[in-house]
This record gives sequence, structure tokens and C-alpha cells, in this order.
Amino acid sequence: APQATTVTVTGAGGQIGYGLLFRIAAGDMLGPDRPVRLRLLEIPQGLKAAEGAALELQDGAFSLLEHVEVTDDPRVAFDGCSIALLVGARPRSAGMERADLLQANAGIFGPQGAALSEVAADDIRALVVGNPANTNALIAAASAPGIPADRFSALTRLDHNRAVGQLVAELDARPDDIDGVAIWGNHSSTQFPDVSHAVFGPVKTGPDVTMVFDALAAKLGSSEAALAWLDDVFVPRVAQRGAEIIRVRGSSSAASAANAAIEHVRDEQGGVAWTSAAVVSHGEYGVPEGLVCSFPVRSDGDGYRVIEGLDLDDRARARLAASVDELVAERDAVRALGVI
Ligand code: NAX
Repeated sequence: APQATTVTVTGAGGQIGYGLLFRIAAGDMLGPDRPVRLRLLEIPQGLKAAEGAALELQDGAFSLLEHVEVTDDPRVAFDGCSIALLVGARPRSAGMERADLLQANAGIFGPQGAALSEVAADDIRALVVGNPANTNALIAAASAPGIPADRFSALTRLDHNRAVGQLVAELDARPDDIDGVAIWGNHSSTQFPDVSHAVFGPVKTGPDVTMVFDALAAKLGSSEAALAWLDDVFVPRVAQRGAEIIRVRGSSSAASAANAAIEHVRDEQGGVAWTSAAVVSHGEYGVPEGLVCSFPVRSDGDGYRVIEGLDLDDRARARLAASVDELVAERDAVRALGVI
């Protein structure tokens, strides 16, 4: 049997952790051929919840699960780890300013980046889920001198999947019939969910494929109506879906976030032609180098790369620029705090 892959989940006692652990153990993330060793990192107040999850993992008797360890020490949690899911973060409390939030999270993601740099496996890849995810990933990467920065990414696959879900409902389609959706910018309400390169139709059967925009225009009666739906319904609905889930469910997205994190890692490791992820910019589409920004990406199984060469119209450029401005402001605030 192949050697087990060490996967570390931080915030493992929280609700996304609870959604993640069992699917990882079942092979949904790395496939049915790769055994896993799970390390669960928590802060002292979260240890009992993580230990409870570990007991339930035992009760799952998963054939791919070799070992589970619960700890509050990042150095123990990341030792030999190849995949780190950085979920635990400091939430924004009432009246907290952005600088306070960034500083509190820098106190988590700085030390975790440093610990990863010292003890993780050479093939380490880290996905940041905990918010503010893009800037937390920037901080972790900057704190990990021994790890190439592009091994860090942040989750916008949930936003991507939310966008597909809205199109599926509007076009009365199936998820597999939609390809080429893109999330640009920050994982926040400034993000730009973009369908301008998206195609609709039984994608693999060629002749019936149309642009999503044309399908929307046909459905809604005109191009103007399609554009109005995108601007007034689709973009805000996707960008504010997190708040909608809290309103309806009474707590924030958990299973859908865990599902998206599983798909992010699965596709990064297994290869994918087109999805969305927040990755370190090399200046693509004019996004300042070093920012962790969401783009349309692909992977050949060795990490996400930005899909380049797409035409962005004025509307798309303006929306991307607004979200990038927010990322720049977050980076500058973190710099002003002396964190990076
Ligand atoms: P929970 O509050 O249920 O769980 C978070 C857990 O992290 C807690 O058990 C806490 O004890 C632990 N934790 C805090 N600091 C830690 C540290 N330094 N080391 C290890 N563990 C630590 O939150 P949950 O609903 O699981 O959400 C986790 C994070 O994901 C939040 O920051 C949330 O905002 C973020 N999200 C990100 C999404 C994305 O698409 N990028 C979507 C879902 C979610 O909102």
C-alpha cells in the first residue's frame, strides 16, 4: 500500500472542521488509493470538540485512515504534513475594526506559517479557509521563508460553486452543463463572479454549446435583461450568499465550505482545466505582484496556475479593480502593523 499522506486541519473542532474530517477520511479529497494520517490542531478551548471528532472518526472505521492526532501545538500538528487546511481563524466581533481583525489573525497565521516552514514536508501545500482568507494566506506565506509562496492559496471555490448553483437554477440546467465561471478578487462582498467566458450546454458535445450570457439573454428576453440580471441579482446574490446562509440557517456556511475545500485540494492534486482559486499574483491581469487574489485557474496536478489571456471588458475591469483595491488596503494595513 502507498505511504499515508499527512493532512493537518486547523480549527478542527469547529463546524467546517466537522464537515471536513469525515470526507477526508472517506477518500473524497485524495482518492480511494491514498491513505491519510490526520492531525487536528485546536486552541485549548477547542481541544475537547476536536477530541470528540477524533472519537467519531474512530467510529467511522475508515479503511483509508491510518492515524489521528489532536494537539494545540502547531509544530506537532504540521510535522511532516503535506496538505494543510488552515480553517481556524479569529472571527470579527462586534465593533472590531479591520486593523484589529487583521492583527488578531496575523497572530494566528504568522506563527502557523513559521511552523509550517520549519516542520512540514517538502511537498507541503496549504489552503487558507479562515477569514479574511486572502490576506491570511499572504501573511502565512510571508512568514514561511522555507516554502515557495505559491504553495499557499486561499479558498474561493465556495464562491465559484455558489455562482454555478445560481446559474443552474436560472437556466434550469445541470452543474456539469456549465463551465468557465470565474471568481475574481477578494473572498469578500467585493468579489466579482464573472460569466463572460462561461459556456452552457452539454459541454462535452460541442455543437449545442452556447455562451452562458446568450442562454440568459434567450431566457430573459434580451441582452439588456441578461445584463440587468447579472448586475442586480447574480453578482450580489453570490457575493452576499454567506450572509444569506447565516440569516436562513442561523449559522454560517459549513458543509458547503468543507465541500469546496475538499474540491479545491482534490482538483489541485488531481488536475482540472478550469476553476477558481485565490493564488499569489505574478502580475496577471494587472493585479499587483504578491497579492493573494482569486482568478480563474487550472492545474496539471502540480499546483494552480492563473488562466491568462482572457479579454476583460470595462465592466469586468472596474469590478476587479475595486476588489483588488480592497486587497491592497488589507496588505497595506498588515504592513503598517509590521506583520509582513
Ligand atoms: P468555528 O468557529 O465553528 O470554528 C473555528 C475553530 O477554529 C474553533 O473551534 C476555534 O477554536 C478554532 N481556532 C481558532 N483559532 C485557532 C488557532 N489559532 N489554531 C487552531 N484552531 C483555532 O468556525 P467555522 O464555521 O468552522 O469557520 C472557520 C473559518 O472559515 C472562519 O474564519 C470563517 O469565516 C471561514 N469561512 C471561510 C469561507 C471561505 O469560503 N473562504 C466560507 C465559510 C467560512 O465563513
